[in-house]
Amino acid sequence: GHKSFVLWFTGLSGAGKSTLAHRIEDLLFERGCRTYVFDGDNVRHGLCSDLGFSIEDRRENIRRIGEMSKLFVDAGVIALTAFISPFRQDRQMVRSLVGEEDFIEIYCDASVDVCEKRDTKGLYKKARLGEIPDFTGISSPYEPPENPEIVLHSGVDSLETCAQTVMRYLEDRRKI
Ligand code: GGZ
Repeated sequence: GHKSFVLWFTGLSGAGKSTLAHRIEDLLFERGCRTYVFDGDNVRHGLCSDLGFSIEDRRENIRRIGEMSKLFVDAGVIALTAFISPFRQDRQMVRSLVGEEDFIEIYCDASVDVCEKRDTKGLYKKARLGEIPDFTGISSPYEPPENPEIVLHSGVDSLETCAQTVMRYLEDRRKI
């Protein structure tokens, strides 16, 4: 069997975290890896449906996802998590929980400018109009990682280029 670990994607709404996580999941599956992608669709509607977007709720959201991804690693599954996870302290907490060795932080570095121009779900427009309060990058902070294992320029590079960067990282370190 393969090793298990967490691929922790962080970045703004619209930076491509979820799309990337699913593409990398496909590539890992082709190599016989067991994986699971956590994102807003399967977590914020279920396990964390009681949480909103205040600072406290976001922190609790990340804490639960961190605990959950640790359980998946214990079970031998590669966990891919796609959440904004805006606070350094919380990501650090998950890193300590999962263990340095098994925590791979992937910064999806796309600027507010690029994400706002794409605005695939129209959320930035609503945030600018004040219809969504505490919107990350507009009216709520995002703290970029200082020492992420991987930086993806997901605002400029293609999905395939970004996915290959992650796969090469894992191969080079004999993770897969
Ligand atoms: C940021 C929000 C907000 C606010 C709803 N701020 O592009 P999306 O829609 O699909 O991804 C965003 C998602 C962010 O949830 P996370 O669980 O990743 O956030 S955190 O890690 O900070 O807990 C966006 C939508 O939810 N969304 N309101 N105010 N994003």
